[in-house]
Amino acid sequence: MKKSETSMTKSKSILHQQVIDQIAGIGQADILVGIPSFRNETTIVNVVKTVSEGLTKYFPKLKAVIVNSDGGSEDNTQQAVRRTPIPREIDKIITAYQGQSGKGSAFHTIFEIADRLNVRVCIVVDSDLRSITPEWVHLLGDPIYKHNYGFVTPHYFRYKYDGTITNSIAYPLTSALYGQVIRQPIGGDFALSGSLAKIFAHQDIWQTDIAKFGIDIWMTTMAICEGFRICQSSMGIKLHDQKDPGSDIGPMFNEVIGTAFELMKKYEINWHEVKNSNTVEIFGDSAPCEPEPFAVNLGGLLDSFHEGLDNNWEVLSQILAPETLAEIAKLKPVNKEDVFEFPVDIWARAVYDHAVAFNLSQNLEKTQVLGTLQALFFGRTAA
Ligand SMILES: Nc1nc2c(ncn2[C@@H]2O[C@H](COP(=O)(O)OP(=O)(O)OP(=O)(O)O)[C@@H](O)[C@H]2O)c(=O)[nH]1
Ligand SMILES: [Mg+2]
Repeated sequence: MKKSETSMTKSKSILHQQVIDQIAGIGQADILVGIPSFRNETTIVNVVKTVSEGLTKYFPKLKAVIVNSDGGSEDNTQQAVRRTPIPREIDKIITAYQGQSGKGSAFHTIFEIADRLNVRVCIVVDSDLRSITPEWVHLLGDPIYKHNYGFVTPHYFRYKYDGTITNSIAYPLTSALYGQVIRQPIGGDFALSGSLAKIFAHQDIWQTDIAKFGIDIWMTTMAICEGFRICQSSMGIKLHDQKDPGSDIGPMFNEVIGTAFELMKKYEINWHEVKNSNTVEIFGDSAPCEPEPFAVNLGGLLDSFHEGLDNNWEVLSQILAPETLAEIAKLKPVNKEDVFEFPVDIWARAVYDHAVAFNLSQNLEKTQVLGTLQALFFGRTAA
């Protein structure tokens, strides 16, 4: 590499000088656990402690680093991580990432640190987790470290109203398109080989929704379509700061589904000939368990569904095939007390029609297309 190129790479670093200096002090590491955060002071201490226990117990011989990549939280998230005691052998890097706000930007910083430290294993876990155990570090890290996998997705038991974007779109779409049955393609907790972390760090996509909540579906789809060996790890129950599907996931829906639809276009050649789906190997065998339910405003979901249909009927009629539109029209209730159903085959046809409109429509904005799909999603989730 020419000198000018080297300095160009350096000046383009997204890391703060303090972090670059800290990395220089560490030199090289074998395993890194990255924790993205934004206002997570109540949960992140337990996540950091548990991760350090897992690293000590399962990877005692490896040089380990924990990275907290924070979105400039105004609460005490960073201070809480700083105060959390961890074994002296493990290095702790705490930084506010640079770039647009979002979980993906937090990952960008984590991947760049993983790249510079030349790690073999890069794990990422969410900072709002309440059910993380030291075993999670083993379950995520071991397939990469010992069994040569390139990417590990989580497999856990969640309450039926937790992970609604996963259940209604990300999971079925990924399985159907790319033929790989991965139950939690956007679960949040993953492991990557050092080489995949390097590849991710150097992609020029950080100005898009991938820098936000598009990051998970992007990583999983990239890992599939770029031919990395993937497995799922069975990790028991996932409990975290859950969101109400009716009120808290609007922007997230657009970021995840917009990214998935963009990737459908990019990787058309990968899904065109796929006829069957096969379950991706599952590592570990946590016993099935039933997570605690939480309150969901089903009435609110149905109201958003009907309101969304009424406000967007004209747009919807441009997106859906006439037969599908007619089926959706029948879903409008005659009486409020009627049992509400939204058959899965109509939902599936609607999703594909939206994917086509998103990528090919000449006169509709992408946000309009995502908006009508979101209205239908509220109905499908309530059904
Ligand atoms: N640094 C940073 N981290 C973020 C940002 N948004 C979310 N995160 C982190 O990303 C992780 C996942 O975010 P959550 O809000 O828990 O989303 P989720 O659990 O995937 O989504 P739900 O299943 O709908 O609850 C958490 O660790 C958050 O702290 C952000 O803007 N900046
Ligand atoms: Mg969460």
